[in-house]
Amino acid sequence: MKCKSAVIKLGGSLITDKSSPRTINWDSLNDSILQIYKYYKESNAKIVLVHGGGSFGHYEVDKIRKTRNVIDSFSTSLIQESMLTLALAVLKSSINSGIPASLHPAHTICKSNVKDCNYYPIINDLNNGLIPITYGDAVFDGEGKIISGDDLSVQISNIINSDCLIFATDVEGILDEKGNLIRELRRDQNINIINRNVFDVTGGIINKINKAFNSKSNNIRIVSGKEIYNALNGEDVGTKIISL
Ligand code: IP8
Repeated sequence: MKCKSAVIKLGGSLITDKSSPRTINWDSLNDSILQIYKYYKESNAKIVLVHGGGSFGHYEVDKIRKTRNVIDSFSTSLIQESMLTLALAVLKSSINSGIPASLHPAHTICKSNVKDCNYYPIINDLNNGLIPITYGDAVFDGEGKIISGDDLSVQISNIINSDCLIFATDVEGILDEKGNLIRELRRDQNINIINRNVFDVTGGIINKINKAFNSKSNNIRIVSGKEIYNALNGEDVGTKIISL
């Protein structure tokens, strides 16, 4: 079924070059955004966009954790600055393609975790026809805490009751140990998967799968960035996460 409402998470590995600090993968970012614009124009679906940290947030946190155990207020500020820089690129790409985007940095709406955020500004923009963008971020609550974009995506999908939750990544979906695509994944399934971890401070693919199981969306998928339009259009692409 075509998505009438969707939360789309653009993974940091898709929109940045994870091997190079603070580097945007403009080709991949623009291509992802163009697919979202195309679908939005055709369908008028309600869409919330969330993005990850990639070589911005994850690199910054990794660097800080090498020298200290807790993230202090100044370090929080550094992480926020790096994520805002990436968010502005996502916003620019969206606006250039014609998307009426609005930016909601998580540190301006969240206190300490995704259950403690004021999602009203996002919902309000969504109901008024905009495409709100939020992203994984750092908040300061006595100490610096990382808010993951995956958690935000699941939480928002449940709050707005989106029928689709799409995690777009730089691989075609979840791959088994032989590198073959797993088409469907259930909570009780025992599988060995490939886990790549290039400075991912929020836990990599296994964590992503476990988080995705908490969404109540009917159509939860982990797909290649090249398949965002097809996933929104209801095609059976990538890995379908069966959370029931
Ligand atoms: O890439 C993490 O967001 P994620 C954001 O969605 C930071 O896990 C600041 C590392």
